[in-house]
Amino acid sequence: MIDQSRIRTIRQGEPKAGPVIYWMSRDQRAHDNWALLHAQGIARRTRQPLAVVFCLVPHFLDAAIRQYGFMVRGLEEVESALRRKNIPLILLFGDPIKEIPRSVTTHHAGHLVTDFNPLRISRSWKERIAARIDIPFDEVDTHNIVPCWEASSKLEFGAYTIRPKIKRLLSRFLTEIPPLRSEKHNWKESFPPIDWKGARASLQVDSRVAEVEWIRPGEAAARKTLHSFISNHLKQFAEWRNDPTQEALSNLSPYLHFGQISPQRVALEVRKRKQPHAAIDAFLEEHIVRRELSDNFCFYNPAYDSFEGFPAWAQKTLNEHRKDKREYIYALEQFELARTHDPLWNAAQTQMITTGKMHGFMRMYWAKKILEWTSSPEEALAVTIYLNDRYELDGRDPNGYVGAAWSIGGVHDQAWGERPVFGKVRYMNFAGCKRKFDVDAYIQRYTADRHLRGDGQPAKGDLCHTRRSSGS
Ligand code: FAD
Ligand code: FO1
Repeated sequence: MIDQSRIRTIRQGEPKAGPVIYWMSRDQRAHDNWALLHAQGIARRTRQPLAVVFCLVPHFLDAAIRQYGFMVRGLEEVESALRRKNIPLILLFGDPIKEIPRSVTTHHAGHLVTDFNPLRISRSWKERIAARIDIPFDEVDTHNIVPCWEASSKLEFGAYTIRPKIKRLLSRFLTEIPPLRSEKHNWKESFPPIDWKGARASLQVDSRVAEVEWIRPGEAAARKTLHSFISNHLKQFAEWRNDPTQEALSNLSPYLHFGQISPQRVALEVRKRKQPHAAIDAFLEEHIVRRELSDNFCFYNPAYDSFEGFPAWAQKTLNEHRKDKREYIYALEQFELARTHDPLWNAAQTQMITTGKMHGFMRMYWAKKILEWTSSPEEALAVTIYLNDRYELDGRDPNGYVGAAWSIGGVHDQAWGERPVFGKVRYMNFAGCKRKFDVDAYIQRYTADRHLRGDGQPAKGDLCHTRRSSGS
């Protein structure tokens, strides 16, 4: 049974006889998907066929072939899984504002359902689609374990304010998820299988940011990665998660970003295991509290990716230090090519460019140094978001905008001792890293000269130096 508070009405309307369409966008999976289950529930109650539609947009926030390739290969698997349940996947191309209403009209749909996403672009799509259709349109939060609007009705200050709210609601929402059932209507026969080769060929995204081979996309690979993490790495998570030379992280973020695995499924599986409590608690703090706090920030703060979105104390202190002398100033190109004076920063940048996934601890150091080495916090934020969105597999995500805003603008953090450029925003330095982990080993693993050609692209055949995911 779906908790009705997961569902919000975007557009009310008289129920109309006609197929139910689930417009899949953020949560690209057939299993453990509350939005799909909600659409299936309506289809069954009204005895109407069910279809899933995905609209492939020509551009999405600096994404390149690296991310589109990962996404499209995952969608191919979604099509097969849905086919086994007698549900067609319809692939549309172009602007969702035109294509989704057109699809509603073509199929005489009676009800439209979609998944929740707090980002501006997705909210604008939905508003404009709602104005162009005349059927009921629902949005289902199948990305957060506790639906974003239920966890809190306002912008939270930090983990300490949202944690008790989420914890109070966990027993209600962290429940087993029913399986997707087979549809009786054989509507899928009306739709030919998707020409995925053609779909990939039609992509006009930047091909200079190459696809990576160490991580396999899709629901099956995501589940394998989760189980391998639980069996082999979870026990060390509490102790080693801040050491980028260790393999203690889950590597789930690309799958979570594209919705190829349900966050609720991840939490259920992790909780089932007999691991040290400290490890499970540490993981769920990141996976539930921090991740869902990011959606809260983007949902309730329209300026989530700009200086104006920082808390007042951070804006004030950064303004007071605007004119401070910077010891180094780099242009975007120097950052992009990993050509700073700091071998540790260059190694982190190289890890991101070559593998599409920088270690979580290094992301904080990396973004804070961009603040230190640019002329203004606005420029630092823009450079950070640009690089993050262009190269990370998991970029273009609320977690990314919050990670950048935490590092540069003190979001969800507190004021620290005052110092040049940063003001009271928390500072990080090379010496601090040296105390925490084997900096030289990390630098050696990602030495820029070994990995980047002159144009900043990875050298051929030298793409990956992280652990191969079990799914590969
Ligand atoms: P694990 O440590 O195994 O964590 C499991 C899951 O918990 C992650 O997949 C993620 O969903 C969640 N999580 C972990 N750490 C955080 C965190 N600090 N905030 C919110 N959720 C978290 N995360 C992204 O998903 N996309 C991004 O684009 C992104 N950009 C970042 C940029 C900066 C500057 C910073 C400081 C952080 C960024 N993060 C981003 C957050 C975090 O670094 C990554 O989620 C994490 O490193 C992903 O690797 P993992 O799945 O192996 O992590
Ligand atoms: N969502 C879509 O509905 N259609 C797309 O073509 C699409 C492309 C895309 C490319 C890269 C990427 O990182 C995300 C993309 N998304 C797309 C959206 C994505 O699934 C998420 O909804 C958001 O990024 C939220 O985190």
